[in-house]
Amino acid sequence: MGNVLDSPYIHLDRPPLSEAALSRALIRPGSLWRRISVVERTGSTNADLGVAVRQCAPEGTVLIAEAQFAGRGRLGRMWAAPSRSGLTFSFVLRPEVAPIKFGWLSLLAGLAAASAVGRLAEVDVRLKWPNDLLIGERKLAGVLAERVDNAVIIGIGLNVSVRREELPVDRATSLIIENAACLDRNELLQAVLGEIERRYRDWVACQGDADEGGLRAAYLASCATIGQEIRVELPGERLLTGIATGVDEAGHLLVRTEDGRHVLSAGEVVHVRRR
Ligand code: BT5
Repeated sequence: MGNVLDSPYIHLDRPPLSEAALSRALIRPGSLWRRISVVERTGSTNADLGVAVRQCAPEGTVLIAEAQFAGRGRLGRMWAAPSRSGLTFSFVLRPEVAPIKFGWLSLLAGLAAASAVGRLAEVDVRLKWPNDLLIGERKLAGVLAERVDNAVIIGIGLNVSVRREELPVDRATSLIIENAACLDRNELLQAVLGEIERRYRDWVACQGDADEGGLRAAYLASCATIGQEIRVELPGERLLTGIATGVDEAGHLLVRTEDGRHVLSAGEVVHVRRR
């Protein structure tokens, strides 16, 4: 993996993102998105926005990196992708909603990204609770939500033109591998941020109530985990096996096991696997 990802060469078939075009398309008076920055390379866009939030970065600040050398996943895991081969970006939200509802934000972002990419790229993207976007059984994208002070930083990594031999893990895929109808990262990012804005506004307007605005119903309709027999790995090598029955009002996964009902938050789940 190291050689490919560390290569200083940028493929000519991987054109750059345009900060100007994205800003023109997405920043309007009254829009959620306020400042959109594209940097060539950084450690982690989530980490950078963590610093920016402590310096009072406003809601709607977006940071996109053409390459990350320390991309973060959940629980200390990593996100790795060659330069310009996908979308790696983060944004700041400061929802005026009860913090108990914040668990919905990563689900909302995943749902919005899945539907925008599905529509534009004409691929069938399903969600795996809490934060994976899958095509079939393979991971196309991941979402990382982190709370910093009163803000939530959401980061998304999405594979666009990553070739099979460049993927860091076997059970992964990219839009090019799936013969997607659109590989234009500017268009994809614009569609994803547009859809996130729409869903987020509805959710805030309902004070984070996932039912009133139809968020829970839409999420459940796109979520491949619900109804499945699953094995959940919890910290300390604990295992839970049961059936995923739904998602509660805080965005937690409901699992029915032989000894009753369990409610799992994204923060405590190491892996969810199909049995
Ligand atoms: C995630 O974590 O899937 C969340 C990934 C979020 C990445 C974005 S990129 C922009 C922003 N800035 C950051 O620093 N992070 C966010 P998790 O569920 O823990 O999955 C991580 C696992 O996905 C790794 O352990 C690998 O197995 C796998 N993985 C890593 N890179 C991948 C890739 N390019 N495609 C598919 N799977 C990958």
